[in-house]
Amino acid sequence: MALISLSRRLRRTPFSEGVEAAGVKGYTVYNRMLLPTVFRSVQEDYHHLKSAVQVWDVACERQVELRGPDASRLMQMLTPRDLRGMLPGQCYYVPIVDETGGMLNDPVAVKLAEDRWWISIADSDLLLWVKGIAYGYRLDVLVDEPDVSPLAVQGPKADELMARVFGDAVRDLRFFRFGHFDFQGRDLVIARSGYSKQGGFEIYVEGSDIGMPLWNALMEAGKDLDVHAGCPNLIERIESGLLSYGNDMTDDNTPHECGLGRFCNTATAIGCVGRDALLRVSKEGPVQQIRPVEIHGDAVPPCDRQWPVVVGDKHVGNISSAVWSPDFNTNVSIGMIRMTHWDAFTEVDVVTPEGVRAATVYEAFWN
Ligand code: THG
Repeated sequence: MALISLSRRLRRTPFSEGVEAAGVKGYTVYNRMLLPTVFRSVQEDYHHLKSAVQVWDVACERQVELRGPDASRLMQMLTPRDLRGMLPGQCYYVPIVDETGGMLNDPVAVKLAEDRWWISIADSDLLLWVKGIAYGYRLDVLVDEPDVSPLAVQGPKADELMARVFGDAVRDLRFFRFGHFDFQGRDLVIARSGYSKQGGFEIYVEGSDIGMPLWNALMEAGKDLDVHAGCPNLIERIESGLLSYGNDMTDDNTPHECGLGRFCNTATAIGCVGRDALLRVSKEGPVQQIRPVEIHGDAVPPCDRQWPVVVGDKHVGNISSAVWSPDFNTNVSIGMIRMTHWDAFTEVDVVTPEGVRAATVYEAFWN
C-alpha cells in the first residue's frame, strides 16, 4: 500500500516521539490523530501483550469535556445508561445514541465531579453533536476538547510497572475506578481500564508537555519487566470481544444490536434524546446482533470491508473484523448476524475476498 501523507490535519500526539523511537511499523487514523497499529508484528505484539507489559499511545481517545451546572444533565441526554447512581471516581462504558437510537459513539465516561465530566471517545466527531445539544437546549455548560491524552499501560505486569512510577496505592484501584496520582508535581487521573482484557491502567495525561517525560519514566522503570511500546492489538481485541466503532457498528445500529443492551437502562434514563426511539425498538428486540464467529481454514486476509455471511443464497449477516488467532489456532471474527442464524454453533459461510469459508457462529467471545 502507498504511504499516507502527513499534514496538520492528521494530528501527532504528545507521545509520537517515543512511538517513533520505539520503531512503530504501522498507523491508522482515529479522531484525525495517529494511532499506532503495529510495532514488531501484530502476532509478536499480541504474545508480548499477554505475557509482559506495554505502554500504548492512545491519545486519539480524545476527551469531550463537560463543565458547568448542567454537565450531568447533558451527559444523561447523550446515553441510555442510567447515570443517577454514578459517583465521582467512577468510569462507565456508555453507548451514545442519536434521536433514532443509532449509535454515535461508545466511549468511556469519566465522572470527575458533579459538574465536570470527560467523555473518552471512540472514532467519531462526538464533540460536534454534544456542542449542538448543549447550544440547542441552552444548557449552562462548557463543551470542549481539553489537552488530555490517554496513555495506557496494559498487560499482566502493568500493576508492577505502575506501582514503580506512581506508588503502591495505584494497585488498590478497582476496575473502572480512577484516582489522582502525582507525577513530577502534576496531578494525573489514573483509571484501571483499557482496550484489552489483559488488565491495566489508563493515565489521562493532562498537558502535552509531560507526555514524553512520563513515557520515558515508564520505559525506564520497566526495563527488567520487558516493557515495550504497544498499541491496541487486533487479535487480542477480537478474542476479547472489544468492539470498534466504525468497524463493528455504526449509526445504523442500536446498542442492542451491538450487544450493549447490558449498558442501557432505557426505561429510567430520563432525558436521553434517543429514549423514545429505543423504547420502541427494544420492545420488539433486535433482529440482528453482534456475534463471535470462527472462520475455519488458514489465516484470512485483512478485513478492510464487510464480508457477507451467507447460508445457501440467503444473506444472513456481515463480518466486520477478522484475524488469525495463534492461541486459538483458528480465525476469530466479529459479525452482525441476523436472528435466524445467531444461535450458538450455527454453521454459515463467509465470503472473503479470497473465497468462501465455512464458519461457526458463537454466543460468547473467546475470553
Ligand atoms: N479507554 C478509553 N477511551 C476509549 C477506549 C478505551 N475510547 C475509545 C474506545 N476505547 C471506546 N470503546 C470501548 C470499548 C470497550 C471498552 C471501553 C471502551 C471496555 N469494555 C469492557 C468490556 O466490554 O468488557 C468493560 C466494560 C464494563 O464492564 O464497563 O473496556 O478503552 N479511556
